[in-house]
Amino acid sequence: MKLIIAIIQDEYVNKVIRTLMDNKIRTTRLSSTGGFLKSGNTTLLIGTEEEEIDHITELIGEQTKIKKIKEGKEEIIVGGANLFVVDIHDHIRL
Ligand code: 2BA
Repeated sequence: MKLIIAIIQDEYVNKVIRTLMDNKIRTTRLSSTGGFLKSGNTTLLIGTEEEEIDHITELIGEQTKIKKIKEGKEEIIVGGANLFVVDIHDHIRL
């Protein structure tokens, strides 16, 4: 089993969650803040099977976009979604 930790820019999060729900993919939504920009983003925890990872990545990718933004004099590229996939030993539901 895998856990996807998906950091989603707030402007996309409602569409992402709706799409995941429509595809019967369970998520937990946590409010989070980017350490660099110090602006709000949302972290989704998605417990899933390995075979579903590509499908979920695709669904999230369809609803998010990479953007260039001005930060002072610099231009930075902010991902609409940053995904980390980690191994999960077990999911126990009591
Ligand atoms: P933030 O930390 O607010 O970062 C927003 C954007 O600022 C980043 O976009 C990146 O383009 C830039 N940035 C971040 N740290 C930087 C640094 N030390 N020097 C120069 N530019 C920097 P993304 O990389 O797409 O990240 C979007 C959000 O995803 C991040 O918000 C953070 O909340 C999360 N994130 C990204 N990579 C992460 C990682 N390795 N570990 C934990 N969270 C991460």
